[in-house]
Amino acid sequence: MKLFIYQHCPFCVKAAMIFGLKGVPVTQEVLAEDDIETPTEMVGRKVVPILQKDDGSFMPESMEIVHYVDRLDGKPHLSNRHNPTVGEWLSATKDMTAALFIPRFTKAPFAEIVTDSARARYVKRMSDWVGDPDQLIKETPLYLEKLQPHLAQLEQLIVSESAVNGMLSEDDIHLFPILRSLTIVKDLVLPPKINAYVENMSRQSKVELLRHMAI
Ligand SMILES: N[C@@H](CCC(=O)N[C@@H](CS)C(=O)NCC(=O)O)C(=O)O
Repeated sequence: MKLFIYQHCPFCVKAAMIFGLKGVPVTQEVLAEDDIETPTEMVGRKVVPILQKDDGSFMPESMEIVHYVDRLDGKPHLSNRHNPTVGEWLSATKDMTAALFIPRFTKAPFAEIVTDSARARYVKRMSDWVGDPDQLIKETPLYLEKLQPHLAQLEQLIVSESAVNGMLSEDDIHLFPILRSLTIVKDLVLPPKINAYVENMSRQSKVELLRHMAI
């Protein structure tokens, strides 16, 4: 199978995670941010992730890909454990986490924005969403301060470093990509329990963190 992704994209991380967690082989291909034609030909719109299955057909939607791959061998890895507080935490912190990692994404050496035209398109798309990246980077201390109490709350939610609810579940598929995105924020020191979870999930899912390009 082949997974079409952007390296920065949290939705793509969800899809990539399930392959790593299950040890299912997959080829990853990074599409360019300004390549509209390729994804549109595959699924009718510009979006990633897209999975090309073994039969050649295409599947968009990260969680559909997760469920498809998890159930392929009839032995799903993801349990039904669910803690609604994890989703509530993600909703409550959405704006402050995006304000921290999105401006840095616009400046990072991701393969999908390596050309001037791809980066310009991405910067425009992200600026329309979160505001001026340079201004947001200047405001880093403010967002870090806002995030602190939420990180303290998240530490209490993490049951085990190998799964937020003690056993792997969809909550991990939603939580890890956002924490992985935050590893691009140089000045963010994750509390020990969250850090251990992030490191462990990266190892388990074989999804690289972003510390090597932290800004
Ligand atoms: N519901 C989709 C959302 C995927 C999504 O929003 N992907 C973004 C990248 S992070 C995208 O493809 N954006 C393309 C664009 O707007 O140009 C999923 O879960 O897979």
